[in-house]
Amino acid sequence: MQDIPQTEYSADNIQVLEGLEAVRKRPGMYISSTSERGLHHLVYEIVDNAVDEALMDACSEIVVRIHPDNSVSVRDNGRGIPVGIQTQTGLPAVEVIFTVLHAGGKFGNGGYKTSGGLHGVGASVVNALSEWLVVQVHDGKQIHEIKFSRGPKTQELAVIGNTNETGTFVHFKPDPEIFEVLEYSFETLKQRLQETAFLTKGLKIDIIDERRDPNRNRSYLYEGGIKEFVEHINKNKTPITEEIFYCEAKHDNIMVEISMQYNDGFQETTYSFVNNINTVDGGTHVTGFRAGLTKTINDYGRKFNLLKENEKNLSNEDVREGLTAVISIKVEEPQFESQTKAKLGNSEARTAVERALSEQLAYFLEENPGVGKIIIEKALMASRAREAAKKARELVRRKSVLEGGRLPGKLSDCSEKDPALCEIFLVEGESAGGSAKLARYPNTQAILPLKGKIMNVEKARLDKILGNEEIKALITAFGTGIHDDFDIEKLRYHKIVIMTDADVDGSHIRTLLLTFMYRFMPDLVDSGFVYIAQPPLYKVEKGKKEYYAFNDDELQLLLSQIGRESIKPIQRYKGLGEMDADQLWDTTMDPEKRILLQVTLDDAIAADLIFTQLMGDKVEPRREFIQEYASEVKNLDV
Ligand code: 1YM
Repeated sequence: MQDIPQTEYSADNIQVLEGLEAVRKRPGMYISSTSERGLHHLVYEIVDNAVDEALMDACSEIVVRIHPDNSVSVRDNGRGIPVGIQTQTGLPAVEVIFTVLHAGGKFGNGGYKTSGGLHGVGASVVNALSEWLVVQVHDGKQIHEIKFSRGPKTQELAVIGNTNETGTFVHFKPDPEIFEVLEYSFETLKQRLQETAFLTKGLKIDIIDERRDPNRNRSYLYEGGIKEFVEHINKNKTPITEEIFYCEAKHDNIMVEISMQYNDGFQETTYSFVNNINTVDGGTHVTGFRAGLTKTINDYGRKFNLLKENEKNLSNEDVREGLTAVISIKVEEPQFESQTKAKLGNSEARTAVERALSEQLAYFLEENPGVGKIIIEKALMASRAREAAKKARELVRRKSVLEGGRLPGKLSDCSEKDPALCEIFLVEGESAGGSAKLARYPNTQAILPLKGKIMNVEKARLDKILGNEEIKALITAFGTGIHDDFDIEKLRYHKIVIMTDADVDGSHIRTLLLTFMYRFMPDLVDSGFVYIAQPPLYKVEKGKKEYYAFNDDELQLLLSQIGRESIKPIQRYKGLGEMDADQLWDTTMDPEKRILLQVTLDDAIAADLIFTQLMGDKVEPRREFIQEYASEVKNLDV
């Protein structure tokens, strides 16, 4: 073989390096951001390649390791990335995979990439954004190793030892020149890896965090796949049937897997995946699922006379109440309707899912008549409640028409009409509401005082919820409508600020408000319109000057800075009501000085679990949550 001096790049190579340079110039285009999210994407990209290998039935185990220096390694026991020379480029295939942008494809040999991270851009992007990256391939005889730094290779592919195993090992350190955050979150990674394990039945995924002594680790292996996923989602809920439905089918070259179970709640929780990508906005596969579900349940009800002749057919909504479902399909050429891969467009997916479900659910219901009966009864109840809710909603709607869309009496609105400039403070209690009204800047700041605890929407049906005064006030003040009528364009304020006391009651009210918004107006949270105010916990007075501290650490820091001599007794605020209007403005409401926390929900599945854990019926999971996190939680923010 000819020796190629490392410094001389061929024309092809220069193009390759320019490609990776483009990734370094605009990393956000490839991995969404250079913050925590992007940092974690790097791991998903590498893991996805290993998952692909598992989907070919060539790999059964993946080990992800967070090393003490926040570098990450991923190992699989697949066939190993090919190390032979690729004729097209004259370079080892493994080198091409890590240096050519979008070289994830299998060189046109008919295979296809099945899994895929949010962007599915592959190993070369990870390499471009890593300070260093090492690949080791075990081919059953030898261990081959190649090294890179920020794109270019720093060590040619070389044999470094012997082995009788096969597999791929990739170890990389995210580049501090690129990322603002370098510390990996064990929680985030383990969540995602667990989800991947649910979606790939029989695949064992281990995660080990070596930054802790002793190491933290988790191991996920689900022989039941998404059936166990449904069980997991329902673990804090109360299922109404013991059996969990599961089916697997292939139509039109689309692999379909569906699992579902009903619980005694009123929410629907359906998660859908295409090639392991969470399609948060659904798409054709979800449409097919819903059509198949409604039709099959109605047919079954008619056939066994559980739906009487004088009764109307159950609607889509009726059969979705209290449903937990996971739909996972594998398509060769997925077409997504948006850049973020949130919505599937392939029309053949609709028919494939509808057929799979109709055939197998009908069969399941006939096999399990007890389950069928329970489901129909539940849907009938939903149907009746929906009628009642419709009437309640019409009443609310009619009332607002009659009253000319009158705003709630206790809302002190702002005078500005451009929502982008307007803020609404949801304030706990009448007395704090009073101070806030005096303190506010009335042009752009509106105040809505809330009386005590608002209703826990996790435990009630829509008709009840719509009858609640505090909830009605929120809905009319926001201007958006609710649930199916929700229209974010009509939102009257682009900052919704939850302002509660820094105590247990305050955090309870905050959680109730967040639950309400998350369940009925999730777009508010998604669009980043929801914030949490941070009132101070301490006031320190020295001479004529007042200082505020937001937590104990800050108090200590402050005291060390200003000295402890001749200060008045430190005041610890028990509630917002103890602050006068000036203090409230200075510390919590003044846009120039205040601290607002924006509420984000990166992971809807985790959020859903936490909301049911904290707000649902079961006491035990709530206690477990509190015990697990009590030591870590200083500011209880969801
Ligand atoms: C820790 C990361 O990348 N595993 C991995 C990747 C590949 C293969 C096996 C593989 C695929 C194929 C044939 C094929 C990849 N190979 C390629 C390419 N783990 C990790 N394990 N032989 C091995 O799909 O035909 C890209 S990824 F293109 F070189 F074949």
